[in-house]
Amino acid sequence: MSKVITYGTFDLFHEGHRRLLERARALGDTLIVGITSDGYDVSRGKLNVHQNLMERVNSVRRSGLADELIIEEYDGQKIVDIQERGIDIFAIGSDWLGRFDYLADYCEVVYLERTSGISSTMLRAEERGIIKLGISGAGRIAKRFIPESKFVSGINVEGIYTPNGASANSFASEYELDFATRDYGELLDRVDAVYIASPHQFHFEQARRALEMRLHVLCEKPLVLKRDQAAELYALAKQQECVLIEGIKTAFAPGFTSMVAVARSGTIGAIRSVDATFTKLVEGHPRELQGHSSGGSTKELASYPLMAIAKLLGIKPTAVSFDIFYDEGRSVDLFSRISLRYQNAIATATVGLGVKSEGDLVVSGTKGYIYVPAPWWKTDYFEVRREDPRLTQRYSHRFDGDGLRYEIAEFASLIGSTKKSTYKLSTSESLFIAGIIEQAVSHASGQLREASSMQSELHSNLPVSTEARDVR
Ligand code: C2G
Repeated sequence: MSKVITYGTFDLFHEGHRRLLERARALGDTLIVGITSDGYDVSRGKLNVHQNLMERVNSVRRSGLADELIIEEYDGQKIVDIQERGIDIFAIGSDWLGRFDYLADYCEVVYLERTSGISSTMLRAEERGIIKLGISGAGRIAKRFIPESKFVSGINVEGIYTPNGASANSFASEYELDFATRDYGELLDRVDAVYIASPHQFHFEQARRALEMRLHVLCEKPLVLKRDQAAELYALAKQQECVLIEGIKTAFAPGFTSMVAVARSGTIGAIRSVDATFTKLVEGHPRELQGHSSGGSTKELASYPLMAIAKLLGIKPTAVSFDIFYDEGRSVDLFSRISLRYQNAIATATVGLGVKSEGDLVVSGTKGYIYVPAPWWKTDYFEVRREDPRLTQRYSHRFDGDGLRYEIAEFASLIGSTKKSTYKLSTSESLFIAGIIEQAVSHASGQLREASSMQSELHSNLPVSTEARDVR
């Protein structure tokens, strides 16, 4: 009685899968098929699987070729399965040739000729076509986007727009894009979706124009600086049946989503406080420190901690207050602490430019706390700690590259789905973040005006704070 095992994702089950299973089954008497869990696929970098685990399990089951189905959840599981189940033969397609030779210590390894001319990737592309994407902006973040997008199937960066023709051209040739343009309208005409990575003050107008043309929009954070503008964009996206995602990358990272799920599952009891810090040292006189509409620590960084607070405590604080420390000369906020009070909890979002602090996240609860070490916004590890240190639980996750691939994958999968919004960062959470940033910015500019009239009396940096006030 010989036992054969094989593994796969089996997304959009096709003829290649069927033939592989038939031949694997013919190698022995029983066939066990391991199907990758959604989380395992994300963790091994397979980001754009179309069907969820249940759908994939059902198609393999319907094929009638598997005697038993198991779920594959982690690297190394194959060795455990083979030993535990007394497997005689491990079979896999020839695209994996050589990669599973290490299993020969445990059983026979057979590579079966792959069926040519058919693949899940092809079917995914056929089903929804390759998404043609254009980028607005040629800065640091736009540059990071292109290599990250290559990890996501079904999406291709076609062209770039910046008002400066020379930098658009050099960007396009460096990244081998089809075109560069100084005309935003031309970019919109030639693509299905845009990634907006221009300075903050252009986001609203550029997103609005794209949505009006029924293009999908992935916009860098902060989406916009006013809550009403954010609401207008989301309403327009809904009306046009388009995807609109605010690119707060942390929200889409597997480690962060898992941390939120653990925190909200009651493991640490009721959540009583969230403290999240994000600071950055900057050199010279970069855009972040310029006092016009794009600069300042709040606009630049507060989206991250506010997102974490929204995910962990919700979007209905009873009061919000601001402590802002700014550089008078540059008229920009350099260090800000936003304090939020909820019915049964409190939270702080601390951000700084030109100030460095520990960039960690602490979620305190009535039975323990979660500690996410710096840089928490690239969550790849966290701990659940309790009174008794022996009870600490450790969680590790992948956070590959710059982490933009996770938000790009979410964007691509929403475009191909009938559902146009995501629980990972909901419209109401994004509106909440825009609303708080708007209040912080107006608070900071009010204080700056006040401070400049007091300039003759005070020569140094001026910390300011206000009493907590009620919010809507
Ligand atoms: N396959 C095939 N012919 C095709 C496409 C796929 O024979 N045209 C085979 C693959 O070689 C593999 C199986 O079908 O043996 C499942 O393929 P995928 O769903 O793409 O699974 P994969 O991501 O390759 O995962 O632990 C998981 C395994 O490593 C395989």
